[in-house]
Amino acid sequence: MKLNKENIIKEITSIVNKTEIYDIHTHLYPEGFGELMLYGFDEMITYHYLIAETLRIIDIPYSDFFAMKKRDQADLIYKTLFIERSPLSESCRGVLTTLKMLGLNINSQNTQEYREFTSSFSAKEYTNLVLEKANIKKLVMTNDPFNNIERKIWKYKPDIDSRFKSALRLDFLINDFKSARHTMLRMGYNVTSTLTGLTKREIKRFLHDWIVKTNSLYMAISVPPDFTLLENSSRAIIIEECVLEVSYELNVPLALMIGVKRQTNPELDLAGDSCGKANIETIEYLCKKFNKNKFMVTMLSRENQHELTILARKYRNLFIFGCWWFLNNPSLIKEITTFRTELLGLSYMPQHSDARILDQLLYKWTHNKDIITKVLIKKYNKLLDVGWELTTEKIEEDVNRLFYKNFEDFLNLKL
Ligand code: RAT
Ligand code: ZN
Repeated sequence: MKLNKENIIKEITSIVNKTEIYDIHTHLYPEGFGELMLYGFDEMITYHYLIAETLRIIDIPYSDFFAMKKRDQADLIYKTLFIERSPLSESCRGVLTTLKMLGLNINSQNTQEYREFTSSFSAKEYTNLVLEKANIKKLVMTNDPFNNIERKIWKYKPDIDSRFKSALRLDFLINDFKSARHTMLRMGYNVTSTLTGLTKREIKRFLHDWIVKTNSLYMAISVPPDFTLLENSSRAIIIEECVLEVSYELNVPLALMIGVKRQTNPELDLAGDSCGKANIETIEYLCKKFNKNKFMVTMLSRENQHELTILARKYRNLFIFGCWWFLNNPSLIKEITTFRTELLGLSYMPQHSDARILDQLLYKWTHNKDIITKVLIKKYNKLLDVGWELTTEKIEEDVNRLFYKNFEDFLNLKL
């Protein structure tokens, strides 16, 4: 169908809604991963984003809050953020969108009913319900070989829902080698405290084994704002001489998630991390020096976004993705997606969900798609203004690139 000023809004909205999603960074697990698979009302309400918002308001010591049972925490958060005041924040609105999409009455404020709804499904049925409603075809987990619970699960070769793909998360190895070494020793890798030739070979053997075991699509690390490789640290050596070698050999990109200040307030646990502006030169250095390697990059601070987008114009081994964590808010997604489109056209991935709780896929993608649709409508309208002919088929291809195909193309890219 040909698009014109009359039908463009309706058509693009419908195309974006119909487009299947490849959610390339989540913290979700399929059934079979036991306690790691999180879903349902209590999990959703005790999301660390909401914990941070609640603990700004309530007048009890942080430690007392964390000592409470999950259900009591959930009741307190719901009372504080949804009953005593209006739920205006993005994470609060997300809960409401999710409940609504599940067909529940958000104004009943009947938390018992919300809980019972989820427990009327098996984990498998609930997964199908959410993935189908959110239109997710595939999603990528965050698989941490240094997490004791997760390691045990991989030991017994779990039967994994084929929609769930793996990514090997290496924060511990990169940011705390001294402790990671002990876990690796217990796993049978002969790593010493100094990075000798043997130790580097053993780290590479470890990476190789785990990529194969988990069938990981990429390796990932999150790093602080002061992250640099222009130093003689164990982190720089492990990245350059181990991770990047294996990444190249197995054609498994390295995802860098840059700018997180871990545990700014340790009393807040998972909710205690913050962010800061990082140095773009480190990425430039990597893309240039390791020009046969592939890098996926997302940055946490708003201040880094423009220069990161410019850098992506210079290096095709750099794939930028998502509005990460504190950027996953409508006002910022709008701004970032607009200038990314202006500078890169369709060659990036606008968003990932970062969902930790299955149900969150519903709101994160609904909210994301809403903003991205508006940005696209504006941009396609500009093409109509100069007389460019647009068809539904063409826009379907474009949108599929943004939500799905660009990622697979990058994985398959040969440099
Ligand atoms: O968004 C989050 O839930 C954060 O806590 C982090 O998990 C972050 O996305 C990360 O992957 O480190
Ligand atoms: Zn994450």
